[in-house]
Amino acid sequence: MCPHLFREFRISYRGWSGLCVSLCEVPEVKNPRIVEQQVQTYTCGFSLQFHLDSQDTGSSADFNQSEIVNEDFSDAPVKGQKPLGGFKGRDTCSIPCDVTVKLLRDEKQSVCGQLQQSLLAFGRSTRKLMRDVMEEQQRALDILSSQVTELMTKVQTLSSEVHRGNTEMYSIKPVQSHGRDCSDIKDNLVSVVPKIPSGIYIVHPENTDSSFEVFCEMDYMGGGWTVIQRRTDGLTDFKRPWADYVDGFGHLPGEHWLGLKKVFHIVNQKDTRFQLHMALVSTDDVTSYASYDDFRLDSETQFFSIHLGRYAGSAGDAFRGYEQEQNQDTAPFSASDVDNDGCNPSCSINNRTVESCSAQHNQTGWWFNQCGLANLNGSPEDPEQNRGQRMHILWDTWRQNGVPHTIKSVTMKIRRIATNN
Ligand SMILES: [Ca+2]
Repeated sequence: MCPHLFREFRISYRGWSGLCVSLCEVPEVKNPRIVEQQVQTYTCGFSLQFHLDSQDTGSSADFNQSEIVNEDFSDAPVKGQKPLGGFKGRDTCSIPCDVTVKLLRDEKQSVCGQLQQSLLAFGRSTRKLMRDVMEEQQRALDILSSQVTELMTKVQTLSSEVHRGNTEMYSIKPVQSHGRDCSDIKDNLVSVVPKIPSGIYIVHPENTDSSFEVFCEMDYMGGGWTVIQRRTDGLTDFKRPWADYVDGFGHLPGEHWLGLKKVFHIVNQKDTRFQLHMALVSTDDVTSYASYDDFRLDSETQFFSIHLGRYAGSAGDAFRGYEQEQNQDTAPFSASDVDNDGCNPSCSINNRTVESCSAQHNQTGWWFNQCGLANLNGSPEDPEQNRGQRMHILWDTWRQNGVPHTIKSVTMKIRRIATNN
C-alpha cells in the first residue's frame, strides 16, 4: 500500500486490461508541488513512467511509452480531481505497488515465455521451410539432370545421324543421266555441265538388257570412276555367299560391293579398256594406291577370273605378290560356298594347313590363290589376327619398315582408258 496515495487509474495494455496502477507520493519530497513517482514495470524491456504535477492534476499524466493504450483513462479517478490520499471510490484499486510489480513481472515472464515459444516455433518452421526448399531444389536438380541426360542422348543420336549424313552426303536418288558407265557419263556431260557431281548414276552398259545404279566418283583424279567396292566403317557384312558377290550388296553411297556380273558387263564392252584403281588409307591416315591397266573379268562360267595389266602405284603389287604361287592374276573368284582358291584339297601357308582361303579370310569372297597377299574385302575392324584367321583388309605389299600398314578404308574403282579407235 502507498503511504500517500495520489491517484489510481486503470490501464489496458496489449490485450489485458483492468490493471490498476497506483501513484504514490514520496514522503521525502519536501516540495509538495512536484511529486514524481516512478512506477516501473517491465514488459520485456518496456518501462512505464509517470510524471505527475500535483498542481495540475487533471492534465499532466504523461506516458512516455507509446506502447501504452490508455483509452480506459476515462474511468480513472483522475477526472474527479479527488483530493490527495482521500480517494476511496468503489472502482479504485487498492493493489499494492509490490503486487503490481509482481503482476507486471509475471506478465513479463508470460510474454517472454510466449515469445520464446514463438521463437522456437519460428525456428522449427524455418528449418522445415529450408528442408522443403532444399528438397524442392533437389527434385528440380534431379529433373534437370534427367533432362540433360536426355539431351545428351539426343545429341549423340544427332551426331551419329550427321556422321551418317556425311557418309551419305552424295545424292541418294540416282541421277537420271544414262550412260554406259561413269566414264561415258562424264564424257557425255562434260560439255554441258561445268562441274559434274559425284553420286549415284544409272548406267546401261553395252550389250546388256538391263540398267543398274552405280556410284560415280566425278571429282577424283579427273573423275569418271565407277566404284566397284568401298570399305570404310565395317558396318556392312562382307561375309557373304557366292550369289551375293555375283549380284552385289551394300549401300552405294557407303560400303558396298557392286557385283561381279555388273563389273563384268562394264569392262567387257566393245572397244573399251579399263583401268582398276585401289585407293588405300591406313589407320595413321597415310594414303596409298595401286593401279592396273587393262583390267577385265571373265564370265560367270569361268568364275569371273581376274585379268590385270601393268601395275603402277605406291602400295606394291599385292595382286601378284612376291612369288608365283601368291599370284592372284588370272585367279577365279571364290566365296565361302564356292572354292576356287588353289588349295585343293589343301595347301600349307605359314606352316598351317588351309583348305579354304575364304574361311581363312573371315568367310569373304576374293580372287584367292593359295591364298595370296591381297583381300580388300576384309574388315576395317579387328586389326589383330584372330586364331590364325586373316580378318583384316589385306594388301600385304604396302609396308613401312617391313610391317604392313593397318588399312582402315579402301575404294576399288574402274575407269576407261582412252583408246585410239
Ligand atoms: Ca580350297
